[in-house]
Amino acid sequence: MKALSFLVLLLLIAHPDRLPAGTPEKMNVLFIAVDDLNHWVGHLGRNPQAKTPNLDRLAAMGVTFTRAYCAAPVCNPSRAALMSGRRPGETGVYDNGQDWKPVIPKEETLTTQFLNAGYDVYGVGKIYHANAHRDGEWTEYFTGDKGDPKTFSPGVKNDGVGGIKFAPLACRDEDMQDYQIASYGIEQLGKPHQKPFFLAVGFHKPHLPWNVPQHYYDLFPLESIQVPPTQAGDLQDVPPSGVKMAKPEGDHAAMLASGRWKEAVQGYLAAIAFLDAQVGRLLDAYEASPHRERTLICLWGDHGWHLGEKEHWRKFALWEEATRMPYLWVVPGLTKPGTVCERPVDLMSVYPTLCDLAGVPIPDHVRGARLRPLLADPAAPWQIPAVTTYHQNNHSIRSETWRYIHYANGDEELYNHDQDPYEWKNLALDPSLGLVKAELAQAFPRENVAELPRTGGDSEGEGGKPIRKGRKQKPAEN
Ligand SMILES: [Ca+2]
Repeated sequence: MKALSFLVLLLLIAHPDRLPAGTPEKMNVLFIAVDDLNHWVGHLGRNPQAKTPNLDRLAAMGVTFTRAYCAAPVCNPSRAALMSGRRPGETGVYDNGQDWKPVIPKEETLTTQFLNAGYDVYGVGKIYHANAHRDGEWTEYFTGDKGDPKTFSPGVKNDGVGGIKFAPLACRDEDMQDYQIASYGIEQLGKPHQKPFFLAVGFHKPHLPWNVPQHYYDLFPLESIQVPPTQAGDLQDVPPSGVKMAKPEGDHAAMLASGRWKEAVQGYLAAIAFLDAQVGRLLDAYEASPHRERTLICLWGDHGWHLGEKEHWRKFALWEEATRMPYLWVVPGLTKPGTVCERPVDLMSVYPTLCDLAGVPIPDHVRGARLRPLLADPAAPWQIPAVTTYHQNNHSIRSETWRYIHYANGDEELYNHDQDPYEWKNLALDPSLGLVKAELAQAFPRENVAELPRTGGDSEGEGGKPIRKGRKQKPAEN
């Protein structure tokens, strides 16, 4: 018996991933973050112009959530919430420029849980806003070797409209930072691993600037471009707090004055197509990987994006365009190919679901929904709506039918998505819908702490600390 134990021990030392029969093997995780990707992907059908064959391929491999929403419609708070398991109202991280590090201890983050559970945790690209990862929470972190090229294609006159930057580049895919980021992931998927791994790959596109190689622009001839559906006077029934978020006198007025709305739509579609190609390279590596059978995939966008809907551009609002994004899962042994789940979910589900599926303990502070029942059966009963917060005490609740927005000053919006998918008719003042609102209001977060001070970064997402180029982090202590 002793000899047998010794043999097992020797085997484990030589091949630590070969466990004795009966020992459950830990699932590896391929965690893919995409920056500023809204619901303009082929399989979600929101914009038929989108060309995303690889995101659609990934959706066909497992489960796509068609009603998936961010915890906050801004890079920094969305990512801080997802990675910590704490909503903006618990931490005070409501916007860019608010430093999450002092209020989210290292012990609480998602990657720390996986490190503590014996995983190697690799990161590349943008996981936290402004690449603000911390030593000790990753086995290795690679931010990419260099930024994107800046040389525009011949004939490009300028780089966009105000802060909305778009122009084709005279360069190869290989010259782009996201290409290198995918390459790091491809390398990790192909090599042997002594321990179970958590591989976080964070893509920058389709974040601004929408500068991607010319051939992606060529996929979307300008004469074929349609701007998104809008309704004249859409903001007339939106209360002041909502109009303030829309800022119609800002980007939208500038875009109308420039006459370049279609070009901007073309630029975003091109940036999405470029991103999709990088996801495709990673998926090819996944399919060829020796680890595939025990590697799950979770892909999420950090929030949505408006391109003129509600006279608004960018994120920074609580409507459908700003809050909805692709959310895809492939879990060997659990999900079935081609599954569509229409239950409302939000990105607070990422942390507890990953821990649950990998057999990693879920810390007490993490209260998001575990998606295992929906991953197994997309029609499973589900009573939990999706919740999005933008700045203190402004919340949006999304059920299968309704969006209910309640602003800090009491302003309200209510939309019926069965009849009004673009949220053109605000029903909040309809007395017959009081009970609907009351029921939805039960999901508003109870904790709404004060905003942290703004200590750095800009409002758009390129701010904060400079990227630490080509830096590989020292191995974590464990
Ligand atoms: Ca973002």
